[in-house]
Amino acid sequence: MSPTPSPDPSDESQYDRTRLRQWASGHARSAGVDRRDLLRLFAAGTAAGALGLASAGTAAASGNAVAGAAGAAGTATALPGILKPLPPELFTIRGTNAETNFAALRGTGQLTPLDRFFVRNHTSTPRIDAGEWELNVWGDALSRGPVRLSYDRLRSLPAVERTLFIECAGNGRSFYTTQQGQQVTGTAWTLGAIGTARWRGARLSDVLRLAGVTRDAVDVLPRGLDDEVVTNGVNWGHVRRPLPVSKALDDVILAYEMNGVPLPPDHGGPVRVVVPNWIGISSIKWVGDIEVSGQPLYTPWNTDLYRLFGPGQPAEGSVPLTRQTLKSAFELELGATLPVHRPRLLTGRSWSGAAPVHRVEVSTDGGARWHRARLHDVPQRGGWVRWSLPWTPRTTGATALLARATDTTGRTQPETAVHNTQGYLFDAVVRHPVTVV
Ligand SMILES: Nc1nc2c(c(=O)[nH]1)N[C@H]1C(S)=C(S)[C@@H](COP(=O)(O)O)O[C@H]1N2
Ligand SMILES: [Mo]
Repeated sequence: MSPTPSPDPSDESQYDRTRLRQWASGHARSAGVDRRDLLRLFAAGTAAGALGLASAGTAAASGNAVAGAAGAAGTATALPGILKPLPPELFTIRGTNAETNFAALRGTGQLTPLDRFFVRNHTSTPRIDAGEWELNVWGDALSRGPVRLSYDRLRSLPAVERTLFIECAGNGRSFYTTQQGQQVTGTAWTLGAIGTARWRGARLSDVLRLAGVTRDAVDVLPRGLDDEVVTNGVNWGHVRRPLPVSKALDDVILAYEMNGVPLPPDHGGPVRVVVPNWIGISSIKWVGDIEVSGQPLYTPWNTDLYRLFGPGQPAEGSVPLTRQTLKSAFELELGATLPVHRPRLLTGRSWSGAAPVHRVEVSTDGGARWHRARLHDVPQRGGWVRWSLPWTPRTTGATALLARATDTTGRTQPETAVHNTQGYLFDAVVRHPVTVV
């Protein structure tokens, strides 16, 4: 495969005007799209709008059973293709995705309960029977491949268990706009596109060794069994994103359990990839095959998507994104109303893809003064820490609560996140609006 610049295959992020222009004028190759159609679309208005990439309507077309029930509150038309219930107190529906309401984590433990773990689906959740599932490991950098593993075979390999968050690269994206006044494309998450779970599974490295991974291996490409991603007649194929072989052999898990139960369908059951500390797209759900290649591999998910584009970045974008950044969130609704003079325990969570978070400071006056929050978890890489700070509001009116994390590399959340057109890796301190009455 060669690099194939392509329009965004999902609503995770949209195609931008400049690159559509390049594409339409033949600078980049398209995968079966008539150039005239593109020029027509381009002429019709903004690229994203013309391509219909921003809409919430794509899920309905994918034809899987929908059990979204009451969850559609606040969204326009389609229910997402998610199987678990999505009650509005736990989730905010965004297109084919469900964002965890951070307020619903208050009082829960270190692990995100499965009934409130966010779901990010490019299409919709497939139902896959573990008894019929197989993993096909193939490619030109294997000496004993291809290898087919059944679910039972995978479960018979030595098991590992780790507590790890999975966080979408676009988590916090909406704050580029609401807080920094910048335009970005993609799902307008607040901070709830993250969850932490106890994952149990086999080591990807064991499976790769079983298949005789050679010294020539460069990239490892897991591919999902969910529907191919189609937007306006363009088929981007199955969700897939290459991992460098170094990461694949390091700490990646082929997970079949989440919080002590078989992996639920919405989170990739029967088996998903879990890539510690890396952006969520790396952790391919419903994995069906893994290509091990002696050549670098390219898909839309490591070329046009999940790189930084914008001022200060190369035209082809930054290198593909890997590690997650640093964030904090209050377990409180945005815009919550709090009674004056009533003591209250502010609670929240902080996390970093680089290192354990060991300090969290909170400001209740819009950032003038900072107080050290109490940590309720032992800081651990790959997980998050819960924290709290008692606060008694003394004056009425609108104010902002701020939380700022520092990890053990010494990195502290900045005041401003560096803009990129697709709104990835927001790391700035969020000004959480509240009204004291
Ligand atoms: N096969 C497949 N894997 C996938 C996706 C997908 O749509 N299909 N979405 C990715 C993205 S963008 C994220 S953020 C995580 C979300 O995992 P979750 O839905 O279990 O929270 O899964 C990733 N793996
Ligand atoms: Mo994501």
